[in-house]
Amino acid sequence: MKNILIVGAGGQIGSELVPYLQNIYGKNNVVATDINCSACNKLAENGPFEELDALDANKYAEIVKKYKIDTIFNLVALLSATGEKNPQLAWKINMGALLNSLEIARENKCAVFTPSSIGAFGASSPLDNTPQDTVMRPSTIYGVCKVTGEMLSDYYYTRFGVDTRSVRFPGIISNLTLPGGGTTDYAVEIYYAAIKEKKFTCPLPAGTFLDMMYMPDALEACVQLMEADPSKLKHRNSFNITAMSFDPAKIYEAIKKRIPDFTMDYNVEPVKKAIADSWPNSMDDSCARAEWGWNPKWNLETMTDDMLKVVGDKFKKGLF
Ligand code: AKB
Repeated sequence: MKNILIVGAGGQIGSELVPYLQNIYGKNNVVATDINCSACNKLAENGPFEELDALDANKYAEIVKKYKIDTIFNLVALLSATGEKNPQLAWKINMGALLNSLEIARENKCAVFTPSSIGAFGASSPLDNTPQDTVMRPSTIYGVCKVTGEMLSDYYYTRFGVDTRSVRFPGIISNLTLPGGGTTDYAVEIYYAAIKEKKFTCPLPAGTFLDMMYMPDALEACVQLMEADPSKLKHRNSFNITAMSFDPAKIYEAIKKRIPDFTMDYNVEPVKKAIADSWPNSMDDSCARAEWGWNPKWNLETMTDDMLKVVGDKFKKGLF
């Protein structure tokens, strides 16, 4: 990777991936783009930035040419819970951004990273130790887009030789930009609530296990996979990766150990519960480990120490 474009840079992953890549590849070699987002000003202060609606193929192609881009990170997506509120829009945005990314990559000989998700699986997949290659019949529009996206990306690789690569991200926990509209968002919100109010109302019931990952591991995965020796990759779109699996009761316990007066109750949101019930409890990520050295460093305990410290400092500074 030399000249990198991040599309959808203002979101939860992009806002941290941009500075992470700038540190490795140089500030001027990472171009951030987003559509009119609250994070745009900050992104524009720190390096090249272009306002871009990923559905505008002409402007997208112009930016790729202008900066001689060789690698695209396509991070544009409506997440699972938001997608269910407007499935037609979710399809239009998620698939439109992907198709433009793939076509522009084909024309300009770029590599493409597009995250897939645990949401690509469905209730008929084996939900414990979910294999890399198995039945994938998701019940959400988000999952339908992810499975279609994985297949389309593999098609662009085999049919046109576009260097497409992807991981199936679990819920990502981070402390810079809040996620929005996901089923796993509670695992971020709980830390903010623990610091600010010392109480949290959980939208998923106890016993709902889901794969999760701390942002530093997610960022490392993006670079490791995109820099991996292509001759070692038996899979491309997309690799199971996970760092931990917990349910609301376990993350609550981890926080309560550190904040003894923290309390949690439940107000289960049926749409989120149905989505979470159809997703893996824990995935088998042995193919990622074998093919490109995936090896996460953070677990629930170390992540909780770090989240409470960073979110606590933000609170003291009056940032939320
Ligand atoms: C969501 O909950 O929709 C996302 C995901 C797991 O892909 N965080």
